[in-house]
Order: sequence, then C-alpha cells, then structure tokens
Amino acid sequence: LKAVSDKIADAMPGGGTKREGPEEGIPGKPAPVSPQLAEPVQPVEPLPPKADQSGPETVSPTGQPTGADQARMAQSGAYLTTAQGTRLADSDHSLKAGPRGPVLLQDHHLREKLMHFDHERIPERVVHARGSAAHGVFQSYGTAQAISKAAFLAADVETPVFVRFSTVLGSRGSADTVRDTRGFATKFYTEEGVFDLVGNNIPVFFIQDAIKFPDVIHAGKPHPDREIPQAQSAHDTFWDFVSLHTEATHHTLWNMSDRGIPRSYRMMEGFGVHTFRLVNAQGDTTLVKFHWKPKLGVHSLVWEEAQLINGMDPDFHRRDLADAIEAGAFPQWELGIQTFPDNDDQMFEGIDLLDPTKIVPEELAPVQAIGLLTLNANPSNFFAETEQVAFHVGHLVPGIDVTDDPLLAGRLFSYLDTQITRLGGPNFPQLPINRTHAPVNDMLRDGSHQSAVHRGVAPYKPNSLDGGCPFFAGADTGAYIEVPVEIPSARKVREAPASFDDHFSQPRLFWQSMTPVEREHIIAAYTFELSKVYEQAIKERVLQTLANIDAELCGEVAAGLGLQAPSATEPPTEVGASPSLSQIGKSWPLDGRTVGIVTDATTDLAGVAEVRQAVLDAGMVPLVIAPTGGRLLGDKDPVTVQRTYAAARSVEFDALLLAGVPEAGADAYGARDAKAGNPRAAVGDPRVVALLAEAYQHGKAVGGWNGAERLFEAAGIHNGEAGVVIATDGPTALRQLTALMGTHRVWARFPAPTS
Ligand code: HDE
Repeated sequence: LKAVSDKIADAMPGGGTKREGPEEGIPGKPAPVSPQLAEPVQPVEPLPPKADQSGPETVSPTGQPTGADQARMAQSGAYLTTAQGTRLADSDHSLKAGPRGPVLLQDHHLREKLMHFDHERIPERVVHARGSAAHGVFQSYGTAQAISKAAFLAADVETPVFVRFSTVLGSRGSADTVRDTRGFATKFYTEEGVFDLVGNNIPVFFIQDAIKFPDVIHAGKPHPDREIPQAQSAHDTFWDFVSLHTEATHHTLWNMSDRGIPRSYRMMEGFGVHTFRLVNAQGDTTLVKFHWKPKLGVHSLVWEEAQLINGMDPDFHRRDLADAIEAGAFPQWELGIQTFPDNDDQMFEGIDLLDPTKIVPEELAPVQAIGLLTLNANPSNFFAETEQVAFHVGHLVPGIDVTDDPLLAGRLFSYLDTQITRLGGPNFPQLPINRTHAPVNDMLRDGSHQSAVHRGVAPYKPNSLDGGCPFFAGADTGAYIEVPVEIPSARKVREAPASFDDHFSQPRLFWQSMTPVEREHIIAAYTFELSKVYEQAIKERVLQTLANIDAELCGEVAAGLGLQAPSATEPPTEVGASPSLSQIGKSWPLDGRTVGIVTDATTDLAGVAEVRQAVLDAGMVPLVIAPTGGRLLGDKDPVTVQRTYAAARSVEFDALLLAGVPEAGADAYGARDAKAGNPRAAVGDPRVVALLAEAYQHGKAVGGWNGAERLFEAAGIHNGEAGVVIATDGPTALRQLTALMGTHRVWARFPAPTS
C-alpha cells in the first residue's frame, strides 16, 4: 500500500513529493534538478532481447512475458531498429536534399514510422468501449462438480483468468464514474478451452430480445446530430426509448439506484444475467444463474461525488483497480450459482427463467459459492491485452450450455461478428490475450493477420492424407454436445410469450427492497436525469412508468420536476421485498480504503506519523494533506506530503482525519493568515474547512484530535453528531473512525423521502 500512496502522490499535480523532497524538508524550497533527467546516450550491453523478438516460447499464452524482468525491459534492446531489424543512426530528422531542402521519398524509415503510426488505432467497441482489466486466478471449490462436468469446476482446480470491467455507453476516453451499467467479463483459460462469462453489474437487461439491441444502444448513445452528451443517459433519446418500451423499466430503475455509480470495480457484484444450463457427467441438467460476490461488499459513490470525480480524475476506477493490485491488495469475488430444476416450462416460483428482465430473489434461491476469483496482476500493455481481448458468450466448455433466452441467442451471433470489424479479421483468437491454454487443432485457415504456419496438406475431414488427423473427441469429452432438450412442435412467429408482458412487478420488488436512503437516491437520480430532458411528453411518459412502480416514487419525482403525478395504469401486484438487494446494513472489510490526514507544520506531527503507519498497517492508503508539497519535519521521521490543500478534494478519500494541535490556542492550519488580512482564515485555512464540509455532505466519517474541533465548527459540523469523531490523540481518533468506515458511509446523514 505504500506503493499506492507514493504512486498517487506522483499522479497529482503539485502534490507529488516522493522522488525529490525539498532540501532539508523545508516546504516550498525547490528540490535540486536530478542529473538523470537527460536521455542516456551510451548503449549498455549485453542486454536481453525484447520478449517479442526472441520467439513465442518467451511469451505465455496470455501474452505475459515469462521472464520476471522482461516486462520492464520492453524498450531496452541496445539499438533502435526498423521493423525489419536494421539499426538506425537517427530518428529525429527526415532524409532531405540539404538541411533546408525537400524531403526525399526514398526515406524508408520516415515512411515506415509514419505508416505504422497512422494505423495505431483500431475501432473502439461499439458498446463497452471504456474498460480496465486485470489478470488473476479462479480457484474452484468443487461444489458445482455434482451438476457440471466442466473440468475447471472440479475441487481445487486453479484456472488463469483475465477480467475486463467497463462502462457501456461512453467512448474509450470517457470518464469512469458516469451513471451507467458496468460490464464484468471474465475469460477462464481452462484446460478444456476458453470459457467466457460475459456479465454486467446489474442482473437484468433493458430488452428481452436481441433484435432490440441496436435500438436501445442508438437511444443511449450521444445524439447523432451533435454527438452529445457523452457517456450519459440524461438525455431525450434514452428516456424516449425506455418510456415507450416498458420492459426496460426494471434495468432503468437499477441504473437510477446506487448500482449505477459504483465506488470501485472492486466493490461491484457481477451477474451472468441469462439462465444457463449445467450438465453433469451423467447428462443430468440444472438451470443456473451466475453471480459474482465481492469480498469487499457492494458500495457506491454519491451522485455529487461521481460528478466531481469525472472532472478531477476521470480514470478513478481504472486507477483504483491498478493501484490496489500493484499494492498487493488483490480484489476477490466468490463465484456463486442459483440453481433451478430444468423443468419443461423453465419457470421457477412463477418467474420466467428465460426472461432477462427478471431476477430470482436470493431469498427464494440462495446463491451457492462455487469458487474464488483473485485478481493479482495488472496488464503489461493496455492495447495488447485490455483492448484486444475478445469475449464471447459462445465460448463454452463441456458442462456449461446455453438456454433459449432470446437475448442470449442474439449475443451468440453478435460477439463473433463484431470482432471482424474491431480486430480486423477472423484470426483474433490467435492474439496472445485471446489464445486458449488448451491445444488447438482447428481446420480454420488463412485470413487477415494469420500468424500460424500450419503444416500438413489436408485441413479437412475426413482425410486420409494427414493420417485422418485430427480425430474427434468422444461424446463425453466434446464441447457443444447440445443437451437434447425437447422442443414442442411450434409455428414460426415473431412473438414473445405472455410471461414476458409483466414489466412492473419486479421493479416494484426492487423499490420495496430499498432502504429509505437508497430510495432517496433513486428519486434524486430520476429527477436529475429527467430535468435534462427537453420534451415534456417524454417526462410525462416516464412518470407514467414510475406510477406503475410506486406512487411515492412517482409523486416525489413529479414534484421535483414541477409536474402532476399520474395514477397507475396497471393494478399493483403484491410482491414483498428482497432484503438482499439493498447495499446497506452490513459492515465490510476496509482493504484499500483511502484515509486523508490533514495537517500543517504546526500540528502534532508525531501523531500524524503514528496515524499514517496505523492506516498502512490496517491495509488502507494514508494520504497526507498539507498547505504545500514536500516534507514536514516532526520529532520523529519527517512526514511526506501527498496532497496540497489546493489539490485535495474530499472525493478522493473515504474518510478524513484532522491532526491535533499540540498547544492549546496555537494558530494551526493557517489561522495566523487571518492576522495577515485573510479574515476567512480566522479558525484555519478555508480550503480545509471546505474539505471537511464536502466530506461530511457525502456521508463520510470525519474526525480529528485535540484542538481540531474548531475547524469542524467552522465547517458547521458539531462534535457528537453521527460519524464525527473528536478524540484526545491520533490513534484513538483513527480507531473510532475506522469503526465507522466499515458501513461505507454514515447513512444517518442522508435525508429520507418525505412520507
Ligand atoms: Fe454485450 N456486446 N450485447 N451484453 N457485452 C458487446 O462485444 C450484445 C449484453 C457485455 O469487455 C460487444 O466484443 C448484444 C448483455 C459486456 O470486451 C457486442 C446484446 C450483457 C461486454 C455486444 C448484448 C452484455 C459486451 C461489443 C443483446 C450482460 C464487454 C464489443 C442481445 C449479460 C466485453 C464486443 C468486453 C460487449 C453485443 C447484451 C455484456 C457488440 C447484441 C445482456 C460485459 O458484440
């Protein structure tokens, strides 16, 4: 975690002091210029060859260099060369007829360098373009062995994985903390071939049939005329579609809940959404829904925080994931399944298992853990791995099969198809990140970017010329041996079953399962989004869908918009509540949480050093915030500053702690500036007061020790309020603060809806 706090320090403008602390630790005095700033000119030999120039055996099947130091050596070959390996003496000047003369066409190096650069970009994903990924392992518990013959689900099998998280609507360079669904796609490199679980952090989808996918995405993406807004659902076309197409109501409600703005990828659930069919060695089948359960719990930002972060650190989720892994705080999820009998009607307790707009409440079908996912390595190259990874719901292994969910059927086509455009041809499975760890003996040949040199003369079956090779697997080990499910005789129709017509009972279940705070957030989200919609008719239609969910929800949103609340058009069915849908009510581990320690040279620096160490020892990240960068000298070790008052905003911290003042009545926190004519600083620097007030407003635990309370008072925060800690010394304050942080926020601070 020290690595994280140093790294974060590096990333901050003005706040990074890790490399060159000011001389003698005096804040403000510039550090000497390092002699290492100039580019080295002498090659140092011998150097190892670049990993990708020394043959495929030095690169693991997932594209990872096998030698421990190779990753760091990527640019370290002794001489700069062309793509053909010829050494170059100059790469700064084109070949010219005289220093002021025309550039000569014969300059191959110039043409090659520009040609390659001109083609560096590939099309971004049509959806889920913005993403971040990590390598890891999946450790199977063996608990699914009785119902699936998949080898990677047998007891104690460890399978390498690559996981990519994403937003859906935004472009590749869009911000992380927008309100959106998040993708959660996992590639398992099993010994029987690749299995991809391509899920989301929301367990239902907007549509029930894949044929509507282009419609919902065209509606959610920026308007085609001005290409705005970017990565937002708060605009007319999105709300136009979802209000006309009421099967989207359930997914939309989840988006408007706190699930739409996760605190971290590490703190999200994942869902396979569709029902899948598991098959065991005896051919018995079980229907299942897949769930990922984060060990750190499910937590969200508050909306104002999310918006601020979009500007302050648009890479917030990407940075959080990479930093946590680099620091060794490896995020973990348990994979779980809900199981259902494979009945002819594929219904469970009246819920249609083929309808992807429905969940099965965990209270009806508990999630049973079947293995543990640990993400333990960051990608070495974003483009090669995160950008080029190609997931596909049709990448299945023996023991896992699909069902007739019509949404899933369309996905089985779409994911193969899209890669042809995105990755430039049919050979994308040969890219290192996509390569299976199982032996490949396909008869797929040629095509763009073919990198295999196939031998033999008979890429067809049956053949005798290649000795009949390769041979078929037995029915018990082969993939894609579809379960012989009965299909009742039917007429071809363009219709959905009647059970797909219920669009409101499950949104009502979700609403009724929320705590008052969560409901308040949902109301605020709908009000915010709809106030950005121009067409009155669209707002009124959305209110109509809300009336069919709950009168209070509809009434509050209507009041916020200044509109009449309509009455329900569908009689409400009694659905009860599913408490497991709420994010609130439990206490969770604090690994990787960020504690801001506010201080200045006049505060109790020994206490700051002690608290900082205690935060690290607890597996969290301490960031010291002071008026200027550099180091503050105390009696003990100097305290390194990671954030200046000017650069720190509360959104970066999960909790704030204000260092105490050693002498009663001392002018700490810049209060002496008041005497120099800044009356706003009478009790301390106004930026510290603002920092505290903002953290408090976002429901964060705040605390301080010995003399810090006057800044709290200045921020309108009173000792004794929920989530406010004032102690006599730093360690005690930190202990009380961390006890509060387990619940993620101080929920008592949020207002509940009026009724
Ligand atoms: Fe996707 N989806 N999707 N989707 N999806 C893609 O595939 C599609 C759906 C999901 O990190 C695309 O390789 C259709 C549901 C994730 O690389 C594309 C339909 C769920 C990712 C595609 C759906 C998802 C994608 C774009 C309706 C949750 C990112 C690039 C039938 C269970 C994977 C690509 C990554 C990506 C099509 C619906 C999850 C175009 C046609 C439901 C996590 O093929």
